[in-house]
Amino acid sequence: MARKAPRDEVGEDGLKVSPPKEWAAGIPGVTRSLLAAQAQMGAGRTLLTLAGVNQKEGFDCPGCAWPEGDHRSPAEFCENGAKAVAEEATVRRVTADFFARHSVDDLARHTDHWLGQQGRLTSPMHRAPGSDHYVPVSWQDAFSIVARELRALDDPDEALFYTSGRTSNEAAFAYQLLVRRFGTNNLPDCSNMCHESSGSALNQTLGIGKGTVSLEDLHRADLIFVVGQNPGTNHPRMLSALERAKRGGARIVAVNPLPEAGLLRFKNPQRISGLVGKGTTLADRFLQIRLNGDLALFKAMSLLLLQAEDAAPGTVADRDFVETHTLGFDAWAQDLRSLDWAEVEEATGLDRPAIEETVREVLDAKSVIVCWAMGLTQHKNSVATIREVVNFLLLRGNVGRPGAGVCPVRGHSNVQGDRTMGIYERPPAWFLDALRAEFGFEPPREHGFDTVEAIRALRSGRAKVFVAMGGNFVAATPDTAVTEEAMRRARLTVQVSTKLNRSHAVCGREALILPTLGRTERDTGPGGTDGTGPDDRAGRFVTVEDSMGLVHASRGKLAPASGDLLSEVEIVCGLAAELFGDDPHVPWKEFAADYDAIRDRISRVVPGFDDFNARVRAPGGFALPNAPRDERRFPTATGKANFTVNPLEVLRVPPGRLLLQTVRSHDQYNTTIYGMDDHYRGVRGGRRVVFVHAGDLAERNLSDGDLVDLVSEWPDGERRAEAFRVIAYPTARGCCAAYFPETNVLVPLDSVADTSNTPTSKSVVVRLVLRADDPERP
Ligand SMILES: Nc1nc2c(c(=O)[nH]1)N[C@H]1C(S)=C(S)[C@@H](COP(=O)(O)OP(=O)(O)OC[C@H]3O[C@@H](n4cnc5c(=O)[nH]c(N)nc54)[C@H](O)[C@@H]3O)O[C@H]1N2
Ligand SMILES: Nc1nc2c(c(=O)[nH]1)N[C@H]1C(S)=C(S)[C@@H](COP(=O)(O)OP(=O)(O)OC[C@H]3O[C@@H](n4cnc5c(=O)[nH]c(N)nc54)[C@H](O)[C@@H]3O)O[C@H]1N2
Ligand SMILES: [Mo]
Repeated sequence: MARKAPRDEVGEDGLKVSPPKEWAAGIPGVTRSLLAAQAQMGAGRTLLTLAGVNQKEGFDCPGCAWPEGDHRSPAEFCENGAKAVAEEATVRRVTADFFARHSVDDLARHTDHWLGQQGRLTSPMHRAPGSDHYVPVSWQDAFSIVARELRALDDPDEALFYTSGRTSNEAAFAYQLLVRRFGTNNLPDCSNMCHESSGSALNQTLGIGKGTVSLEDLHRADLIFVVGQNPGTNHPRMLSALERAKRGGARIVAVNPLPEAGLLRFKNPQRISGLVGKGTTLADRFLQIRLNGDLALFKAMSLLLLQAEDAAPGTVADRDFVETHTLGFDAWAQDLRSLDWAEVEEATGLDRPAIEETVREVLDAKSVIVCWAMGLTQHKNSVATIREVVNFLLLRGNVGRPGAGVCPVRGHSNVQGDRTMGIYERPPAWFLDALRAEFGFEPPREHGFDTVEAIRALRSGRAKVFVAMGGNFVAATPDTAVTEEAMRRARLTVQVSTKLNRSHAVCGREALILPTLGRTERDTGPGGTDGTGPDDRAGRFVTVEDSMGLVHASRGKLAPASGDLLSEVEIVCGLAAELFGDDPHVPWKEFAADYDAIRDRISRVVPGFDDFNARVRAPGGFALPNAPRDERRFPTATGKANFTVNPLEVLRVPPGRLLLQTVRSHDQYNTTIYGMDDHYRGVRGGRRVVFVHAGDLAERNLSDGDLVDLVSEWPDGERRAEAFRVIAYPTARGCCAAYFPETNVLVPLDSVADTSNTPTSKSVVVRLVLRADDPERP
């Protein structure tokens, strides 16, 4: 299953490598962001656009889900937020002409980078069955085609409805309503590849699938763990919060196989003092852990805490909290006492004194927060690992009080809100009951397919129609060769998108591209107004929920990329009106014309949204209720917070092999590639690189600069990603790293996390095979 490098990559590889940086952001970050923005938008549009990011009257930054906080600076964006905005607000356009010049196969031969660089999609396009080109189609005809194919299915479960995490609350609610009204729960989403493991673990143990801290908590914590996360690149605004916590006396422990720049030192570009000098040292302690070692680390830290409690009873554990609010402590403690230190050291690559010193910091801290992202969620044992994080916090009562708690840091800007709105293949019964009570139809009860199951269903022919509300399914999912073949079997694929991407090129026999408004654009609705008075001229707003459960409005300011775009809500409702005709249950046309009408329904279906329309109009929006945080109440199946026992199974890599993690570079947003640089890691001009420890290279007779193939091994066969340059890099021993999506071809479809079914994108067993045909080798 080899994958040749697409043709744009040939010649783009003017690779230059320098030592990794030790600090993040500061002036170079801001300058780079303005340059990036200007290249896409020109100077005037750049200023207008960036001035609107994350302001109370502006639009929510599409970059990430980090909250904005009360005291917004005039420039409440970061380098990478600016790039995300520029990508959307670009003045480049993909027109019907473009599709006449490029066949579908031709598009498939280009890279994600090239496709994204072509600009914004401008009008609906249709690929007739088996045709080699997309041609223009009217919106009405496009809706008829989708409705026809959906009606032709033998069973609603033969259709799949994917969602990426940028979709607004209103669009997400309308979309899941359409899907359930049609009769299926097949609602896979990007969460399945992202924080699903967090949701699974937290729901079971704390009774809520989200974090339990606010920005305020972070500012006042004594000790913050940042585990499996690269905030300097992926959540730059989080660095300001960490800096503020440090000024309040907090200590920070970074746990990561890579010495990520943003974790070490930070120059705050929004403060004068940050522009000069060395900036703030963020991490007081850096635990350079092996990939997949975190379960062992958290067990070991908890064991040391238990032993300290044995030595001085009543001083370490929060016995009151444990007795009143939790279950399962004894079984957990008993299991922990049999922990084998040799296994801990093997799994973590850390020595016992390093773990003991860290635990001394924990003992000194009244309030502890653990933050994490993909470094914890994309492993086979991810759910167990996160449950172990919860155990560690519960022991000392570090949940549900100020400055303490769990903080899964979300990715896409509204991925959390989409789930709150019902984008979920396994909806709870109460949600379906509420839909039935509100709309008077019987929603399907059987669980639907998640992302991995959706790919299997396409592969087997069980699913025939695939609809995507945003995202880039074929590039973001694992096992690229398998997924692409599966997608090409679909009868019809439909992509609601802002930008061209691989999922438009690798599509079903018949395919539609439906272009939509982005966050930055004015949504004026039918007739150019929304008819509700003061909001008229400004255009309509939608709402989003950030990583900490704050719901607020987002209103675009720029003129739309084309006169032929519809909003996501209008697309959903237009399709529904065609599919259901005069629907006695849902007033689709009213929904499309008036988002307040959707919000009224949300307020009656989704808990915490009472009086939604009024409260969301207050500056800054409102916070959703969070039982563990607000009341120390844990709405789990047992009614208590649950300690859980999670066996330690050391992931042993066969001799000669390495464990590969697939990560983001500084110049990408998931499958959208902004450029060829990874600034903080010292890489310029190329993406086909693999970071390996010098000691591991020496053991394999390889050297820095060698050209290798990456070969992953799985019981069903080998997978190969060709032609990667080796970079000797200070990562943990036995581990290596390379960029996604180029390496998704290596992640086996069936290699998934227990319970959450998330692909194991951070632990892939690979071997490096030296290539004989290296042009740069004598
Ligand atoms: N600019 C930009 N911003 C983004 C995105 C983007 O692509 N670009 N993507 C958005 C999305 S959807 C998401 S989900 C987030 C992702 O945000 P991150 O999770 O920060 O993204 P990754 O690049 O996957 O980085 C994973 C980090 O975990 C570490 N890691 C990997 N495996 C392990 C492990 O086993 N243990 C430990 N302790 N650490 C490990 C890696 O070294 C790396 O630092 O960012 C969001 N924000
Ligand atoms: N190997 C590996 N694979 C991974 C990961 C990894 O770390 N390693 N990370 C996983 C994670 S965390 C995630 S979240 C997924 C991401 O998976 P996706 O969310 O499916 O992928 P994106 O690249 O974010 O999607 C980009 C596309 O979204 C469209 N888009 C952008 N804005 C809008 C909008 O406002 N509306 C609409 N309708 N469309 C819009 C554009 O057309 C753009 O091309 O990838 C996962 N895949
Ligand atoms: Mo994500």
